[in-house]
Amino acid sequence: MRIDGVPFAKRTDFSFFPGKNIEMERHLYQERHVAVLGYARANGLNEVIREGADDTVGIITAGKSATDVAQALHDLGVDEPALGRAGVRVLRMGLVYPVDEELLRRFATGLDRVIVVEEKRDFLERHVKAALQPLGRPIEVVGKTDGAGRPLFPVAGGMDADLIATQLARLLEAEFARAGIAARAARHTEQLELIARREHAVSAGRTPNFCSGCPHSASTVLAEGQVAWGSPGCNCFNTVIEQPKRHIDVMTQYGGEGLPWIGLARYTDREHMVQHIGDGAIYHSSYLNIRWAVAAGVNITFKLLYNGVVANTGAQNPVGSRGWPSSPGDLSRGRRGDRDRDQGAQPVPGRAARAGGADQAGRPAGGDRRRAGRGTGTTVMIYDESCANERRRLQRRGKAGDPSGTCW
Ligand SMILES: Cc1ncc(C[n+]2csc(CCOP(=O)(O)OP(=O)(O)O)c2C)c(N)n1
Ligand code: SF4
Repeated sequence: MRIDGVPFAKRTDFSFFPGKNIEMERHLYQERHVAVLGYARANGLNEVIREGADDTVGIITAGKSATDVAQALHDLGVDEPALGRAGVRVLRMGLVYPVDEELLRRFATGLDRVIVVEEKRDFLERHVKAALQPLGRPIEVVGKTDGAGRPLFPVAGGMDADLIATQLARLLEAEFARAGIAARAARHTEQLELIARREHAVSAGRTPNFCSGCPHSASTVLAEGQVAWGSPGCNCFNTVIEQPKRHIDVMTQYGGEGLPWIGLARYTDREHMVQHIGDGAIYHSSYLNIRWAVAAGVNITFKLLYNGVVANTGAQNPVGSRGWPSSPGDLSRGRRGDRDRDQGAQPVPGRAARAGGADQAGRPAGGDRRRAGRGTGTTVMIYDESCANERRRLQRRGKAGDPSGTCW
C-alpha cells in the first residue's frame, strides 16, 4: 500500500521523548491507520450483509452482537428476501477502530434511520453519528437509547438474541408489516414474553463463605475498632461474606497491598490500618511494600496468611518463592533483618514458635491480634496454616495424611 505515493512501512521507535514521539504520533494516525483501513478494505473485514436501492433502515453491528443479530432475525422469521421487502440494510463491522467512515457514509446513503447493535457502551454508535454528519441530511441513529431517549440496547451486562429480537421487532414494526412478516415476528416476541414471565422454583439461599476449614476464617477476623483493606487472594471473599468482624473497606491491586496507606496515613485521624496479604503476593512483589511501610514509618499491620500456595487462582506454587525465603520461618527472619536495618517492622510472636523459626506466628491468640492493631510502626503477623482446599486435594490423591489422623 502507498501513502502519499510512498510504500507504507511500519516504524517502531521506543525512544518516545518529545520530538520523536510527535513524529510517531503522526506516523500512527496518518500512515498506520490509513494502512489498517487499506488492509480492512482489501480483505473485506467490514461486510455489507444485505443492501438494496430502496432501503430506508440500516442495522450496523459488530462482534458477538453480529451473530446475535443474525440469530434474532432468523428467530423472527426474517430471511434475506424479507429484509429486502422490509427495506432493511445490514452491515457487519469486523474492524471497529479505526472506523471506515467512508464505508459508513456509503452504507447510510438513502437511509432514514440507522440502528446500531453493539455490546456494552456506545463505541460504534458515536463513530457512526460522527461519520454521518457530513452527509448533511438528518439520519436518525439509535442504539443505546431510542429516538425518545429511552433505554434500548443495554450498556450494562450482556445481550442475547432474544433481547435483540424483542427490540428489533419493536423498532422495525412498520417495516415488518410492509414485508408481510409482522404476525410471524409478533408470535416470536409473545413467546419470549411468556418465557420471561415463567416462574422458576427458588433454590435455597446460601450465604457465601470460605471453603470449610479455610485458615482465612480465623486469620482475617479483626479486633474491635480495626479497619482492614483486602487484596487479590482468598481474603477478598470477605467483601462478599460481609460480616462486620471481617469487613474489608477497600481492595488494593495485587502488588499494591498497604501502599495507599503510606500516602494516606498522615491525612487522617485513623492511627492504624490492617492490610490482608497472601504469601503469593509477597513473592510476586509485595515484599517491597512492607519495606516501604517500614521506611515511611506508618502504623500498619500486614496480616499475612502463609497458606503455601497461590490459592485463589488454583493453588499454584508461588513462582517467585524459588531462591527466596520459602517457609514462614525464613520469611519472618527476613522481616527481622528489615527491622534491624530499618528499626521498623515488629515481628509478633504467636502461640506456636517453630524450631528454627524466628518470631513466627502460628494461630494468633486474641491478645496478639489486638496488640498488632495498637502497636506503632509496621507489624507483620504471619498466620501459618495451609489452604484447606489444597489439603483436601492432596488427601484425595493420597499425597497427604488421613484427615482423621494427625495432620501435617
Ligand atoms: C498483577 C496481578 N497478577 C495476577 C493476579 C491474579 N491473582 C488474583 S488472586 C491471585 C493469587 C493470590 O494468591 P496469594 O497472595 O497467595 O493469596 P491466597 O489466595 O493464597 O490467599 C492472583 C495471582 C492479579 N489479580 N493481579
Ligand atoms: S481455596 Fe484455600 S485459601 Fe482459598 S478460600 Fe478455599 S481454603 Fe481458603
